[in-house]
Amino acid sequence: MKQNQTTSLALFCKVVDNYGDIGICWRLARQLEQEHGIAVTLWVDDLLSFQRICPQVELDCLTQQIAGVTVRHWRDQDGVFAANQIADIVIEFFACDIPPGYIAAMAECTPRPVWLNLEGLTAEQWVEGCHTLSSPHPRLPLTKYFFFPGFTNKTGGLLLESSLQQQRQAFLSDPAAATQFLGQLGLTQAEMDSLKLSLFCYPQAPVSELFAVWQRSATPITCLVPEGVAVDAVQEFLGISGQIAKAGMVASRGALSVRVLPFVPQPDYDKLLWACDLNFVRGEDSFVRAQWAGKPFIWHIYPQDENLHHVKLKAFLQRYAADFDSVIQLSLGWNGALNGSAEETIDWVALWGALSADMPKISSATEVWRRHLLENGDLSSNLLKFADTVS
Ligand code: TRH
Repeated sequence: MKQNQTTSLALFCKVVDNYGDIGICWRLARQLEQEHGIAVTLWVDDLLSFQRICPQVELDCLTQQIAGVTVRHWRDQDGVFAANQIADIVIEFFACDIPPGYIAAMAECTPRPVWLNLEGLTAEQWVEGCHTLSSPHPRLPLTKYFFFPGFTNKTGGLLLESSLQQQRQAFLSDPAAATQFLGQLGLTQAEMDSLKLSLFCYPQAPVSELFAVWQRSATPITCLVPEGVAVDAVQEFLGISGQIAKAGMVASRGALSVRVLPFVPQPDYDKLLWACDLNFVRGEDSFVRAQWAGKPFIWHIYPQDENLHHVKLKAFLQRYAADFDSVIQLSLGWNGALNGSAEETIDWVALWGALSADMPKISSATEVWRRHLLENGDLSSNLLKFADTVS
């Protein structure tokens, strides 16, 4: 890497769908800039998805500066680059193909940039054997390295900002902070005093089934659902079939209130997770944030062909919840992975009852899990340390 000069880094992000791809890249980009003083350029092909989690994004800008990061709209694979336009560290997220002209220019650089492929998160054991493996380019004098996030110290760890734990602690030890935050989202005092659940999942989650159980709960429950999530079940519960459920809409039946929230910026999403008693999360980034929140959570994993995701789900549950059959069974049911159970025969009352009964123990275990994860360091620092060793 260049000496005596700010290290530069280019991060290429293709949004496959939803918000996780850009969610992860944006988090990583900000952290590298703010905590490590790296000059980061984030190349992203979908500014609209980006804007949903970061309202400052302007849609018609080819290049813009946000929070110290240079954001470039990555519109095509064309383009000729000179060696002096190439960053010291180049990261492709999820094996997205970076522009051939960029790769050609990388080969012209002296020294060559460090080239990393940042992979998706999985708890499967094989990751430890593949983390940091090298892959020489078939034609050019370049080597790409695989970098895997993960749950053990033989992986790259998880994204974690240095101030997050302190912010969380401050929030949790100041009840007024939660009251103010939830109040801004429109919650009434009664909703704040109830069991609060946040719900972020993919469309196929059996949400109506759980709504039916929660309505019959002995104690009040408030379910907070971001706009655009669990659309059918929320519409049905609100009694507005065919209309779009908007932030601020709320309805109560039996013990359950369902309240639609706006899709909040990333830092507020952390607060939501901290403020709730149980979080339903999905994909990768919200899943990781739930673990840093240290509150019980249920994961809706991103679906893959041939139910490959069930293997990943089980690998994670084995690490996180081996002692809690209630978490395992409800998680499997939530993800359509309960062996031998047709969806309509699942006893949601029993699954929820078991989880509720275990909740105090699950809370303590989740806190222990959070502290255990902290021991692996944070992904950004681990990534930079590795880049140093191969530069
Ligand atoms: O949105 P996701 O489903 O994203 C992804 C993508 O589908 C991707 O292709 C796939 O590879 C990956 O999942 C596994 O779920 P995820 O990862 O949790 O990302 C959501 C992001 O949105 C995360 O950064 C948190 C953020 N968010 C907010 O900022 N505000 C909100 O109100 C909510 C609900 C989420």
